[in-house]
Amino acid sequence: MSITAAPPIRIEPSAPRLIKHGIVSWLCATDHKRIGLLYMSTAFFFFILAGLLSLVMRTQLAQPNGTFVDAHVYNQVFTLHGTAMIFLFVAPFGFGLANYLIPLQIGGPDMIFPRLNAVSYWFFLFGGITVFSGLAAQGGGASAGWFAYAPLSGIQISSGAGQDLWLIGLLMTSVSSIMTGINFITTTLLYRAPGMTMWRLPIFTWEMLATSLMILMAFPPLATCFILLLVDRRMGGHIYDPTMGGSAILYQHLFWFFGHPEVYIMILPYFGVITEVITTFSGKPTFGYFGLVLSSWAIATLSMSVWAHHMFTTGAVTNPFFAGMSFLIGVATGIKFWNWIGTMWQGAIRLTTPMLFALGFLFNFLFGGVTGMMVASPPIDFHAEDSYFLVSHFHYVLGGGSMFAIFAAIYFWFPKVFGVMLSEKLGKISFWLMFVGFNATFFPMIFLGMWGMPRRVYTYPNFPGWGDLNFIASAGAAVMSLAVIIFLVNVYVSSLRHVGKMADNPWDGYSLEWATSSPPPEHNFEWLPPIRSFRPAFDMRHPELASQAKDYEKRAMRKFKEGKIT
Ligand code: HEM
Ligand SMILES: [Cu+2]
Repeated sequence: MSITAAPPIRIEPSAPRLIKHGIVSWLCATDHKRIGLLYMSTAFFFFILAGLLSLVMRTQLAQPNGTFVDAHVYNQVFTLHGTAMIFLFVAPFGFGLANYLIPLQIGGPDMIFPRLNAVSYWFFLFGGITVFSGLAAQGGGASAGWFAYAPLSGIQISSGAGQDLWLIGLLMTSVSSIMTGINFITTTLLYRAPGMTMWRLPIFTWEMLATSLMILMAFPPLATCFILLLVDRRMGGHIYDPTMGGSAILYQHLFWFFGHPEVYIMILPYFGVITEVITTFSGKPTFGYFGLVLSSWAIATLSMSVWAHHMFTTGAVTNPFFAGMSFLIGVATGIKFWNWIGTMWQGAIRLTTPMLFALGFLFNFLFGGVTGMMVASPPIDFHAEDSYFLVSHFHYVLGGGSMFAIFAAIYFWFPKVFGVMLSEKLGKISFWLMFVGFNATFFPMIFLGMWGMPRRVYTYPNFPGWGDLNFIASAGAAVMSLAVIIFLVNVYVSSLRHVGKMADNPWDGYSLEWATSSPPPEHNFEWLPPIRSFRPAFDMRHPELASQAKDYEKRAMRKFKEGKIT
């Protein structure tokens, strides 16, 4: 039966919402699109706060013997910056994007548990507020870093309520993540439209499935880690106190059993974003669909077995085993780079702003990945641990990777969500400022680390070259801020400019969200097109090419069954 023969399915609107407009309609929102927007805008707000905190640090570090802030303030600032960037920006922005996109990409009406979804957002928001409220506590906010090792985070050293509020806030965001993971898995497995088989899911939805499983594996150990610390702090426990038969190393095991999967919870969604953007702007089917899916499952599985590479220098773990497992993750990630390059190969590349951010991601993440392979080798890690080499490494993967992909996602799906295209001119200016500013900030840190500059120091002596490189890094941070300001101006100016009805598929995208209106109706689809391949929206626009994807799918599936993964 040819693709055009299958009639589109009419979708009857669900019961209209009681409260359609105004603040109350947002407070009572259970629709996945609204909850997605609440998550993304709140996460972006926390990004701005965490960005301002990074400017405080870079001002302090712009020259040796800085006096802009003192040690106690600096400790609070880097703790809150790292905490906010990880727990309140990069991960929740991905949850927000997935909240908006998954039902649209699978042809479903909503998340399967809409009210659980709403509760997860409010736990996230109030968790974030609780973390920041520590700043108002006596003695100031938490200042033991984003991983808050015991005994530094214990009651003897961190005696104020700031540390407790940090712990309680992050327990709330952890519960929020677990609720979100449950919703994503059940919705993806049970709410797919007819024809949307698992091997036709868009890569973004596949990445969210792997991410959600990791959430359910990683967050309970974190909650345990933090609850035991609260018992030690406020209920007279000695679980992490070696002088009373407890173990400080136990804290590190529990934290990193969560902490390493967390870094993949922060990158897998964006591997999905990059794949969607690169495929759309290369004008070719995704190269290596099965390889991309299976390498994510390999990464998700392996990432549960490498946590102790954060503990090489403790002498308490079997370094060769954890080093070996960490190298294997590099292999699975390499497959993705191969498939992204294969997708672009001989493609009709369109250098739009989302595509530029995607290419920026590839450059930065490659550098971040290679330095990651270096610190996965214990001898190198003994030198680099707790130095600016490491600060550079994780900023290249999380800032240069996830953050760049977040901007790619905003520029890519903005017309779908709001029915308005962001200015490409301003977009490209903000991309180049961000790319140059980012590398000017974090590349010099590689050398500072190799020259022995430790992380988490509020100032440093005037050793040769340290002042110059730190000054360049701080100037780079200023350029990045300018890029963010131009982005915000772009959003403001573009949303004022009304261009009439936005096309359903302005970029010629291929997944199902591009087959409904921009913005989508409340119940997501007026009509569901027939789904006969993993690019239904493209097939709908190019019925003459529809067989191309179908043949590709057949060929790839046959090879896959023959054990040849493409
Ligand atoms: C956007 C520009 C950014 C700048 C200028 C910046 C700058 C910094 C600086 C100067 C430090 C402190 C290093 C130290 O004293 O040890 C730091 C720490 C950190 N940053 Fe960023 N950062 C940025 C973005 C990000 C992003 C996007 C993430 C993503 C997750 C992130 C996560 C972290 C973490 C986890 C720490 C460690 C905090 C700790 O030691 O507890 N940063 N950042
Ligand atoms: Cu790790």
